[in-house]
Formats: sequence, C-alpha cells, structure tokens
Amino acid sequence: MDRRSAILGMSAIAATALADARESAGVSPAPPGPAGGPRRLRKIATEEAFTIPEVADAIRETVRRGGTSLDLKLMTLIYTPPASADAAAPASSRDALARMFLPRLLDLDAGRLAEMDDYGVDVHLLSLTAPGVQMFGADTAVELARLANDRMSEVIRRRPTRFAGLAAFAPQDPAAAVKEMERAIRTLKLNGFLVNSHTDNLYLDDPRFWPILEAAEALDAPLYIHPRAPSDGMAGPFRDYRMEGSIWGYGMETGTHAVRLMLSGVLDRFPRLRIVLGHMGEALPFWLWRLDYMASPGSRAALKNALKPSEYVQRNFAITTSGLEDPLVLRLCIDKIGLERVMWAIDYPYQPTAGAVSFIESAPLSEPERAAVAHGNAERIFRIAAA
Ligand code: 1WB
Ligand code: MN
Repeated sequence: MDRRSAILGMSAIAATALADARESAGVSPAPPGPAGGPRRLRKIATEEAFTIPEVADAIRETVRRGGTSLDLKLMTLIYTPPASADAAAPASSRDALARMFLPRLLDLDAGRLAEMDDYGVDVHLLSLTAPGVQMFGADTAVELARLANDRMSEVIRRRPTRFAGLAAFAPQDPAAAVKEMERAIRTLKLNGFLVNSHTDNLYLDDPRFWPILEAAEALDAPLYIHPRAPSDGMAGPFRDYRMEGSIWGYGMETGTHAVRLMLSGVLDRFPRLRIVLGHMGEALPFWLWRLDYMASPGSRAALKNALKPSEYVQRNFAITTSGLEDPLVLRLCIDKIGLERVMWAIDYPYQPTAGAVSFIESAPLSEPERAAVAHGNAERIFRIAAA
C-alpha cells in the first residue's frame, strides 16, 4: 500500500494517535526541504472543508425528511452510510470513500494537522462544508452558522499559524446574515465568507440578497461561492448517472451563478465586491472569449451589464485550483485572467492532499508564479499573515 492510500485508509483515530506520537517525539510540524535543496514551498490551501456534530445532525434530519433537492443524494451517502453489514460490500469505491468523509470533516485537530504535516501544507483556510446551513429552516440556519463560526474561530485561535477561516451565514435570513458577517470580520477576525451557491433555488442577484452583497463589499472581505448540486429548475438532466456533484453538476451550477452575477448588473451596483470561485473558475476562464463576444455591452446577450464579462473577472473575481489538478488548465487560467487571481486549494477531505501537493509542486510554473499561487495571492486576498 503506498503512502497515499495508507493515509486515505487511515481512520481519524489512527491519524490522531500518529499525531500524538509525533508530538511526544518532538518532531517539528513542517518538514524542511531536502538538505541543500530548494526552499520548501509555503502552501496555503484555500477550500478546505469541515463540519461540526450539530450541523451533521441537522443534515441527517434533513435527509430523513427528504424532498426534491438534488443535494440529498450526496448527503445521504455521506451522512447516513448503510449499516455495517452492507458496508462490507460497498456499491462502488466512491461509496467507500464517502464513508471516510465525515470523520475527516469533523476532525479539526490532530488527524487533520498530521495530514497537513505529512505533505507540508502550512495552512487550511477552513469553511463549513457544502451545502453549509442552506438546506435548513431560517432559524436553525442562523443558529448553526453562528455555532460553526464560533467553533472554527476557536480552532484558529488555538493554531493561528495553521488555520484561517471563511465564515458561514444563513442567506435564508438576510438581515441575520449581515449581522453574522459583521461579527465574523470585526469580532472573530475571520478571513471572508463562503456561500454554497443557490439558496431555496434563488441566486445572489435576487434583490432579497443584496444586503449580503452590500455587507461583503462594505467589510471588504471576499465571498467564496462554493458549489452545491444544481437547483430544482436545472436539476433534471443531472439526476441520472451521478452527475449532480463534483463531477459536473457542481461546476455547471456555480459557473451559471457567476454568469448571473455578471449579466444581472449586480456587480455594477456593488463594484468592489470580491468573489472567489473554486475549481479553476468553474469553466469561466475557458468560456471567457465567448462570454465577451455574446455579452459585451451592446451585444446580443447584454441586457443589464455595464461591463464585459472579462472586465468583471478582472475587477471582481479570483479563482482557486480546488480539485482540478491539470497543469494545462492552470496555465490557461493564469494567462487568461492573471497570475494575481489564481490560488491553490486541495478541497480537503474530498480530494486527496497528496495529489494537490504534487500538482502545485511540479506544475510547469516559474518559481515566482508557483509562490504566488501556492501562498502569496491567498495572503493578499484573504489577509492571511505571511510566514
Ligand atoms: C464532494 C465534493 C462531495 C465536495 C461534497 O459533499 C462536497 C465529492 C458535500 O467530491 O463527492 C466539495 O466540496 O468539493
Ligand atoms: Mn469543495
């Protein structure tokens, strides 16, 4: 068994024991580069998921109640795995892997730090895992967003050089969301916000959410738009063949969300809003020439936008590499939208740390480019202290 599958197969408890053993042996947390070799690459991973038991319980309750949301498929797999009798014969390797997600999401301590140390990952920029609190009733959502933010900020306070965090909020109650966003930045000193695409099948260009966009702009803190499964209105063709999640549905949903923000003109209303997209920009860099061709002001699809899509990208967007470890796509993104807007991410625990680390360490980049993507841009955009 190679190191990667050993780590992947390791239970959270075993990982904890390993970290404890390391700590008592006085092993330094971040392994140095080979003697006389190049300086170790500082790595800030920017889309790293966690949960807390209370949110996991509320998701289980949501799964139990059922409904139309396409997210329920993945939630069922991750939060209500089949009884251990069936677990011996998993339907696919994905199901077996899904069973590993929950313990890793819940571990904000030894097991997570051990994996970071093993691969030389300096910082996890944490966020409450998809779909956050966005499937809950408004009151539950408000309460659980606060609780998750409190827990996350305790973890960050304990390990300020290893963790930073993006705050959750409940878009179901925009006024409460704004309060929580203010608390997250002013009191908890968090690094921005993360929202999981649509809420109740509505997108952030809807006027009911404008107070949230206004608050993010006023607080000058980035809003990460993370995927969730396509909303009810677009879900149909994604229901077969497990297409709803990270394979394709997540990207289509969130890319569509970003195009709505551009074409609705909402970014003209909030011109200093800073948005972050994962997964190499959810295909936008690839489509940008055509988006400009079709939707530059005066063109056929431009109804409300004052700027070209590429001008919004240059002014309002940054992207991360989460879960898309293709050096050709990284090159395209850097050349198309600018080195200063591309950041590295793992997508822990959904994507193995080993692959994401070897990707950023070996991608054909100049060393200044590598440093900008691996940590420099994240330090600037999320206001994370440089080492
Ligand atoms: C997966 C990825 C599942 C993410 C998730 O469930 C989230 C997956 C909430 O790869 O199966 C994610 O955040 O990328
Ligand atoms: Mn993710």
